[in-house]
Amino acid sequence: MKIGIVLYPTFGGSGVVATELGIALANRGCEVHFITYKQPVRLDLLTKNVYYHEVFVEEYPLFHYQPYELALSTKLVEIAERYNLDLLHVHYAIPHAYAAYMAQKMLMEKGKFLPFVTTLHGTDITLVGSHPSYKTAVEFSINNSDAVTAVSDSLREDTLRLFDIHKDINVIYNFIDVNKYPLIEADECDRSLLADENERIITHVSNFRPVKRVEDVVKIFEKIQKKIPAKLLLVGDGPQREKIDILCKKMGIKDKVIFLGNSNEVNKILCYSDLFLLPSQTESFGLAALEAMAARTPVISSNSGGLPEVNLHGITGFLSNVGNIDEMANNAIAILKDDAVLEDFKNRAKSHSQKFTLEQILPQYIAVYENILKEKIM
Ligand code: GMT
Repeated sequence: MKIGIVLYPTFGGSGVVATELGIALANRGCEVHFITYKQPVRLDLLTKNVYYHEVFVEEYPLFHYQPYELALSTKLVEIAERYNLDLLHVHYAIPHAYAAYMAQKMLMEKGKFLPFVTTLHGTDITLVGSHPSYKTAVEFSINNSDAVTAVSDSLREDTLRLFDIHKDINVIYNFIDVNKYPLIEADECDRSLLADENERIITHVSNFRPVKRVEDVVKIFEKIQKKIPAKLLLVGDGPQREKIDILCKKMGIKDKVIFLGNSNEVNKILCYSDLFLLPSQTESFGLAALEAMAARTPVISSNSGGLPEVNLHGITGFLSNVGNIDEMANNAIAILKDDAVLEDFKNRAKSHSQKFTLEQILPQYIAVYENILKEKIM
């Protein structure tokens, strides 16, 4: 099968899922063409069966906004023809599903039918997609996709509530590649690099956007460290990082907070962690929480969106209403204060993460592809 994958190439979860899915398909013999504006961060170009095609947007002084979707759909047509693609899989509806639809129409004029699958990831529906500036076009491109998937039941429900959808939406959960999370013995993980021997290590990974509520992360940590010696690792970068730095200074905890910036080694960082914090305003799935659990790290999160489908209350961590900092801090302390309790949460987090492995999820995507290709022939 020859598949074009359209994605955001950044550290965000949708790009990570799209990249890892593409690599897994390539490892199983598919020819995979990644099409986006920059090399995806988790993509190693020296992978067999993998191609990367950069979308270049010609700048012109008349344009206040550069017409990315136009350049993308042009590139999709070019690659589909040159490599005789069988289908496109676009991750994140805006503007990828719209560009895929346009490419499909242009190719049809040339006598080629190129079906496309749209995977909805979250903010393309909840925060951004349903905004009046985009809603009509997003709804149109979802309804005109040949197949639609969403990364959680919650996101499927949100899509049906916010848009007028007359297309089946197939829920296919996000996944982890278990090979990236081998069981690391405590003595192999040199925690002394980051914390004193008696300190717990608490981690948060995100794009530092307001939706992630990183201020809550700092406030929860401030309460925890009053009761339990601890360090906070902040991984990622984004518009709120500066503000968070200032907040840490103001709260007098700067020396206990380590900013690690964007990293390609989140799996290794998580091996040092005792607890993961994800108090997001909204989260369609929470891939970062799943990655933490795969690295034996329990999760304290909000109960918004798809998080209850990933983090099990009282089993792999705890869920609280958005903004309930006191409850999140108390639950964190309950997990961290006792070695045996912490060990139980770690084991259960790891065990639950095994329900979301690549081996279980990949066949579900392949079935979607086979289905639309079958319809194409009929
Ligand atoms: O966070 C975003 O703005 C976009 C997106 C991304 O690229 O990271 O995140 C969404 O997709 C992830 C992968 O499916 C999910 O794990 C995240 O929960 C989801 N983010 C939100 O819903 C806020």
